[in-house]
Amino acid sequence: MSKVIKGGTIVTADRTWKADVKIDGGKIVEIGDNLSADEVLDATGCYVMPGGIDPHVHLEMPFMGTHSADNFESGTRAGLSGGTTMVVDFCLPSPNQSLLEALAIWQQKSSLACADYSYHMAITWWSEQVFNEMAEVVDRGINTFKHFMAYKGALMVDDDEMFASFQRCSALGALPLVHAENGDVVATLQQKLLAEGNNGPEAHSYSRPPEVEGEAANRAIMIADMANVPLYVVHTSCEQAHEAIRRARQKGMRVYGEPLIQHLVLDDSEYQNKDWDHSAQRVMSPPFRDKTHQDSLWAGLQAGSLQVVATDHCAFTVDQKRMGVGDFTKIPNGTGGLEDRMPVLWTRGVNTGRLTMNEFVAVTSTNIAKILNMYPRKGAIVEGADADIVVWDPERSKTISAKNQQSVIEYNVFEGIEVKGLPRYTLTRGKVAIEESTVKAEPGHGEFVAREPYQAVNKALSKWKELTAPRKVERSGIPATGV
Ligand code: DUC
Ligand code: ZN
Ligand code: ZN
Ligand code: ZN
Repeated sequence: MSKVIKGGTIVTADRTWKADVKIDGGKIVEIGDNLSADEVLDATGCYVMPGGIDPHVHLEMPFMGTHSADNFESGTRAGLSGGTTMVVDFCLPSPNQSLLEALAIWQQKSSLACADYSYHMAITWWSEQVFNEMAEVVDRGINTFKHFMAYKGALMVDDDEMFASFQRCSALGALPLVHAENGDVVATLQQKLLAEGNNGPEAHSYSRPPEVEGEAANRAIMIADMANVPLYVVHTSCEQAHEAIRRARQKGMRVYGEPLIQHLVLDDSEYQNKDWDHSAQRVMSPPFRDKTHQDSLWAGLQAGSLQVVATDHCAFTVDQKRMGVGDFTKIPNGTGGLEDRMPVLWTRGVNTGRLTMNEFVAVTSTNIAKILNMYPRKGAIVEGADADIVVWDPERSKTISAKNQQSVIEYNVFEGIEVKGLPRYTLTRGKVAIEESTVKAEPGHGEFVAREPYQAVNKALSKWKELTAPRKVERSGIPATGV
């Protein structure tokens, strides 16, 4: 049965125009005036935009002694409710586990997804087996590999492992991602704070100052350049990391930065709340920062030095957070945001004049579709694209509250924030999943989106390969040894 979205204004990353959109077989089949179809969706007064893509979520992830609370069903349902039609989750092998074995577990979990999804593969350990399996992972449509520079003793990789993995990415046409925080310094600061009796959630933010992120971002950027590969820095939260990205881009490196909606609008005063639960519920890594850093992130989105807004959606219940009573290092790290990313960014970005509507589409959908090599199947309103579409009503408003959210947790870090701009309809491959506040999302509808490797185009700035290429110096006088 064909559908037409009628009477709206199409907004893409590069233009805005009035036209109808016809959908058939899950794809956009025609864009034009006065189109007709079996079913009409009224978009009068609305913007018709590519559905959001959240490239950074952790659904049902084993982490810090527990599992993140939203699974692929509640997570993707939350996304759809807020206009996000695709998520990219992190497949996380435990150290010594085969990447392919972990992938099989993730495939099982994602069979519940209500919207399309893809994975990044995490490199949590290094061996010849991992080296070999990376090729198979790319063959299976996963062209991105994540590296944790923090979580010492658990997920963290050392520089030698990161350098080896980045070179492997370069050879395979894959893009490395980094969680940029200096895990050694964090671990030292955590122990110092605990020893001094600072065991509350505020100490979480003291243990992860912006410098640990700036140092790690810069280190990863330099290593990526030496490995001749582009780099994507996840959850860029501070000026120091942004500065490293800006500088690298200015020099001609392909480095991307991803602020989270949480870091753009919530600040570190949340950790000073008298209520332990309130502060612990906001514990994530990197932690919320002060206003100076927020201004830097907004400026980066406006100037193009930062390209993508994500959530790092990793939700934990009140009880899970309480695992860290008496020791902040045991509070599971993570906050939710899948349902709120687009309405909050629209309200604080577009409604305030910080972002144009086209920039909004770019940072919530199109840029990441291009970076992850799935454009224009995703992130575009063009004939032939998947009909992942949000019909956005700029006049619909609500106050964000955990009382009516899709996430299974009991609280919401954006609680009480008024948003103006919400989906009238969200369509996933042509199916209406959300119609105003009615949720019609179906578990199992979501499909895996395979992504091809990239053409290896990066040209390293570093001359280390030439400079250290074997050019043995022939010497005449060699001192005798062992005398
Ligand atoms: N940070 C979080 O807050 N949660 C999940 C993983 C991460 O890096
Ligand atoms: Zn488990
Ligand atoms: Zn991270
Ligand atoms: Zn994450």
